Amino acid sequence: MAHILSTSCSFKTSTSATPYSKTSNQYSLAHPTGLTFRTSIYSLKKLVSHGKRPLRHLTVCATTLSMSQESQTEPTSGTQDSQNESSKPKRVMVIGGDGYCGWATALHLSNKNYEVAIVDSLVRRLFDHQLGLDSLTPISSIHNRLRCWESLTGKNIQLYIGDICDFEFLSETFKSFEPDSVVHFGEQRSAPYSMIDRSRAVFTQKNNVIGTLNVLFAIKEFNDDCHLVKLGTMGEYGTPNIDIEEGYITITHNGRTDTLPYPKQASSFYHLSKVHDSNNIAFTCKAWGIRATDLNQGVVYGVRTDETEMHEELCNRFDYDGVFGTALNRFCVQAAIGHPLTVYGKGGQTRGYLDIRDTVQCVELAIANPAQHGEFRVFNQFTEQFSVNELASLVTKAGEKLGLDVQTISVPNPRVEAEEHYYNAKHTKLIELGLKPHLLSDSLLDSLLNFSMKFKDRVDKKLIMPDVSWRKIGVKPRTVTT
Ligand code: NAD
Ligand code: USQ
Repeated sequence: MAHILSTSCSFKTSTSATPYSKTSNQYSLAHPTGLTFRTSIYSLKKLVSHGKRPLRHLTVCATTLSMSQESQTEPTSGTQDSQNESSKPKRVMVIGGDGYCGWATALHLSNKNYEVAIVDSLVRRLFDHQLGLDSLTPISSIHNRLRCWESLTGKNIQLYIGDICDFEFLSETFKSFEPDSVVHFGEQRSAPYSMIDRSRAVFTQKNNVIGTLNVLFAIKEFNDDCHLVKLGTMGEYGTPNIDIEEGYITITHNGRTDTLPYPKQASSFYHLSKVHDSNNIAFTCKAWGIRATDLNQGVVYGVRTDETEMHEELCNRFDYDGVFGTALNRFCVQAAIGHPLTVYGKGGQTRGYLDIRDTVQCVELAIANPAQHGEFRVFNQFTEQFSVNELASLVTKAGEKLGLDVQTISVPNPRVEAEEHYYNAKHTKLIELGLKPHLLSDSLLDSLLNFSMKFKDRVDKKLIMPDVSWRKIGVKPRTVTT
């Protein structure tokens, strides 16, 4: 695992940084880029105590905004109208806020006047470097992203760079930011990545399970009123031959009836890490009265949200490679560059899908309508279900309208999964809370294809075919490039 962890969390500041007093437990560092970094005493102690060794982490807050500027913003969702706690904006910690879903969500919540902090180890950018992958879209550094957001909107998003598997770091962020809600996107989220080799399988489960356990302990320790909104996955359920319920199923067995967690049949070490997370969260809701919402999300597609549209520096990542790229996004890029659409196996694999604009909406709804103490609430977060063949056919038709010649190939399935199966998953709870879905339409496919064509010169065709086999995984460390 050394090849993953040795560099994963190091972050260096300029030695010319000059500390000055900010609050009782924080110092600010004037950075040569013009950003003001605020770092905790704990991090500074680490900086000293580590000597020449690379730092494991550093808590960094991006430029802060004066209170007068903050108070000029119109209160909307992030602020309650009531008299009591009223005008205080709700504080949301977005773990994994530099990633695909997390970045869009952090901006959306900030735009809605929540007080937002991003916590991220930037390990995802490191995976790309290590595997030789890149987003279709050029993405700015997290510091430039946040600086751009503040200059456009006057809204400040705080930044804590570090690994949530390090409990000391996480404790510092909790004590410093004092979140009312934590939205936890901060996991290794690729099934193929988790199936590359033993070390990536171990890394995925360690990173995801321990990170989530730490978040649970931090909530218990520092604010047991804090609502955890955790990103789970529809893949926890697998593909059973009965309808999939939202989290729980009522069963009558030998004359007795009970409502039990819905059976889980995950099909990668990644998906299994989510099952372990769900069990740990459910247990702590019971044992400690934690309030949690598990968002069992389907496959996300799309790239634009209202906020990321505002400036090219805010552009979100868009993965198309065989490790991190997901089905529909990959098919759009493949169509744009004249690569045949890569349907794995028979193509009957059916999953729930949603537009990234609905991801941000769902998270906002979950935060605004928190779970009760002790409640482990499960929502299935997707809007429509499609088979891989259906997606390929939709992309082919949309591509032809744009004059593209779209072909499809059947690729021997690198995964172990059912290729023809029953699939009917419930997804009503978020609709009941007010979700207005953006369903997959011709115009969205047009826009995704046009978007892919705009950046097609950035595509590395060698990264498209899948190169990770569920059956061939072994102990030997692998580099994935064809
Ligand atoms: P992503 O890889 O783009 O982003 C994840 C972010 O978390 C990255 O910025 C990464 O650096 C950070 N991170 C990972 N481990 C961390 C750690 N230990 N400490 C701090 N930061 C850490 O992934 P994404 O597509 O945005 O997915 C976000 C979440 O949503 C994941 O939990 C994933 O399982 C879930 N999800 C994603 C999809 C999808 O289609 N993208 C679908 C269903 C569920
Ligand atoms: N598939 C193809 N061709 C491709 C890519 C994928 O046929 O080029 C198939 C896969 O075999 C699978 C289906 O499409 O049957 C979905 O695969 P995917 O890569 O789009 O999605 P998956 O690996 O399931 O993972 C993604 C996210 C993950 C999230 C999950 C939600 O990476 O974080 O948890 O979607 S769900 O699928 O509901 O489990």
